[in-house]
Amino acid sequence: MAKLIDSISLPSGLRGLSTQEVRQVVDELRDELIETISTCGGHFASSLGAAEISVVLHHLFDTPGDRLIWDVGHQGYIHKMLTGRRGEMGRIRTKDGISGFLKRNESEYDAFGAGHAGTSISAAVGMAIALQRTDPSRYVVSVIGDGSMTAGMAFEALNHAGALGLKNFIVVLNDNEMSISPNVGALSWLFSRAVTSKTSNMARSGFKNLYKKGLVPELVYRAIDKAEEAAQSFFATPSMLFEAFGFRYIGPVDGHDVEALVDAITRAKAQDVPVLVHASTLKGKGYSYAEEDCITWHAVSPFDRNKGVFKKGAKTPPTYTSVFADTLVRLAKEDEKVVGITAAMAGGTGLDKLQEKAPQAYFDVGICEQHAVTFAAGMACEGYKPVCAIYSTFLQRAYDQVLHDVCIQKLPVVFAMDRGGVVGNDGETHQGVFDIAYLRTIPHIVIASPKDENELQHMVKSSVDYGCPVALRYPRGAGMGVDLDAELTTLPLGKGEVVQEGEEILFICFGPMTQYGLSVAARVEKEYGVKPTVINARFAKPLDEELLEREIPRHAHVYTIEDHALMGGFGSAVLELVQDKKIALEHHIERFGVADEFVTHASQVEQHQMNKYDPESIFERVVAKLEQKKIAVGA
Ligand SMILES: Cc1ncc(C[n+]2csc(CCOP(=O)(O)OP(=O)(O)O)c2C)c(N)n1
Repeated sequence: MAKLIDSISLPSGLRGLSTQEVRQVVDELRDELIETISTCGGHFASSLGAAEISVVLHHLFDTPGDRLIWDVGHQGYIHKMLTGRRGEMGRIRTKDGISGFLKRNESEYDAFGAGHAGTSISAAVGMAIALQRTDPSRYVVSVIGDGSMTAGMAFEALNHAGALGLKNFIVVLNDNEMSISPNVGALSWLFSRAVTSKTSNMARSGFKNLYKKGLVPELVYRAIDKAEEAAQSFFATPSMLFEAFGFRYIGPVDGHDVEALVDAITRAKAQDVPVLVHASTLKGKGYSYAEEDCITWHAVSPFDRNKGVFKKGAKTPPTYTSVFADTLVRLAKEDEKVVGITAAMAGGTGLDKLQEKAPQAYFDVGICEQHAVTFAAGMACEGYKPVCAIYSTFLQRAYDQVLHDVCIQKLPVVFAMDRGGVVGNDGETHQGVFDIAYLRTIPHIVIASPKDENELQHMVKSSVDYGCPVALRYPRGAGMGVDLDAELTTLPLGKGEVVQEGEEILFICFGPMTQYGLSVAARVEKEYGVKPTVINARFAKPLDEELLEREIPRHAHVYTIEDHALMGGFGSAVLELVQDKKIALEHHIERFGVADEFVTHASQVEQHQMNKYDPESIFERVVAKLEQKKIAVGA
């Protein structure tokens, strides 16, 4: 059967549709999204939940002239399908395919790029102010989830917006009561009370009707009505909150009822003050498996649509995340002062294990990385040993808190920076390749990274034992498959290790890149008869000066390898040391790592290749150097 959506290539095609036709478009797109993501994977449950909001907004606003801004962007797949990218969805998040988030350079309909949460209202305020001067008839609409609304920045923006007298400014709060995990904090209670009280309002009007029909005795009706009213006025409501910020509040409206949404947003358009439309939605809507377990279905690998079962990939060793989490659980059980803190990433960081096995040691603070860090600092002041598990990319948010609240006061906070290095399909916004550079200049902090998952477990314990600020970075994905020692030991602070003793060539590796160093070394030895030395540096700060001062001058060719930006990274630290200590070199040191560009979505291995620090590229460059030397010696 022909689909209505086939006749609509761009949002302009939605403008004249009836409510019923809009409903049909939603259903068709939702169905197609389920089909596509079942074959290629991607973010899933959030887009299903935002399907009606996506279509209705493009139906009612003159996009891209009117600006539509999605917070995070992981829920924007239907928006992508509506804005000319339907045919490209099957290659989403793959190399040279479209991005999993929204990007200004991908489409003129992506008014603002994102990937991190809580930015949409700030960007919208900026656009609204600018458009007031250049094109005042334009609307600016931001769509933000209840999880992202917990980010402090969202409130900074509301605070600013409410005082500006903005017109044509609408925030749609897409409230599914979920972040990736259930949303946390007082705000989430407030929102859910509004949604529940909407249900109770409906029950109340039904009750009133029964009374009018004479089916409820007068005395009973009066008593119940009074009690309900008193209970309602006792509690604060979202409308009180947003109206205090200068917004008109509309809602809560059923975010899957097209007619109700059209009505609410049409009313919002007619206001001459900023408006917040509170839409209540179900994450995973329309796919029963995702509705029942939207945490698992937040982002998915390919799956069998009919059975709701994920397709099996190759069996892999345990991930760094899970080894970190198991170790933290163990430490928290042994020492009640050890606690774990997550900023709404319980599953991603593995802290859901801590929540389950040592709940007293577990804290989820919401999408509030800045607060997470200073909260940890506060606990550390009182003798606790907080482990703040925040992805490398999200810790960028809390730079000042790391510097000002933790490091100046030398507080023993451990930053467990998962996804340190390139992260694969999430792409530019999520790369964890800046952390060494942004942390290295801060006095008192230790920066460590393990060569494999066994060393990771020792480093987790060591980091807690050092009693100072420690940033422990480890990559996304599976470990090396090595055995895990039963006993945990504290590694000597600032000491690296020689993992292979050799000559002429030296690889100084940081973290799991040690494996690349070893594999290239093995190939060089096999094909060129030269056995390189390989160092696992373990620490980017403090560097093992003694080891490096001894080993660097012993080798003619010295290379650093890191899964991080070259600028300001581990290799830069080695270069500074060589310069400062006036270490004699036969040849300049060469560095392998990420070039001075944002790394777009692809697999992690492809991203190493794109930046020429995969084993093949390292081998080629090292061998070219050896050949050059041979020619020079021959000459
Ligand atoms: C600063 C930051 N921290 C953490 C994340 C990881 N993250 C991606 S989506 C998400 C949940 C967002 O919840 P919500 O805004 O309610 O959207 P929903 O998925 O429920 O529609 C989180 C925590 C992020 N993108 N940015």
